[in-house]
Amino acid sequence: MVKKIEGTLDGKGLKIAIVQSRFNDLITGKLAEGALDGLIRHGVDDEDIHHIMVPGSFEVPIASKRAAASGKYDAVIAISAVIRGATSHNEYIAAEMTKGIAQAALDTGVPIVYGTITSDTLEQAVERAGGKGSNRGYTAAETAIEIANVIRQVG
Ligand code: INI
Repeated sequence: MVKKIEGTLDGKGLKIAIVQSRFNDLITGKLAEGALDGLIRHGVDDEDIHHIMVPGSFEVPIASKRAAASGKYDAVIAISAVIRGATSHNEYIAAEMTKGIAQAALDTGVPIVYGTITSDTLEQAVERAGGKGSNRGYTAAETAIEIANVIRQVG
């Protein structure tokens, strides 16, 4: 008989860190609100959520890695927004941040969920930081709960 392992969306008992970049805080603030809403609605106790602020996307991987390595959290949600500017600066930032959080998750074995928006315009970013269904922070919270519950079972 095949043993199927799946994560539920029950957040009870999970400890979660949100790492939020202040850069583009019009967007990242909405994403963090969405993430908090998603965690609470799925049963995570607010005492079990730590909300860590960092200056920009480039600083998200180091803070996420430290949080993950601390052993205090079942998952980390990395929240940032990289919006295209006049130069290719944004591409370097987005690439390093993306590689950095993926590496941090693999190094620590703790899931770090990608609650990040990369967009060409502010309007596109606003669209993805909107209400429940279209808020990337909210969906990142659901992903964090699901993958944390999978990892708990896989060991
Ligand atoms: N940080 C962001 O979070 N988003 C951006 O779009 C961005 N751009 O394009 O400049 C950005 N820059 C700041 C960067 O993340 C660092 O905080 C800074 O370079 C200091 O290390």
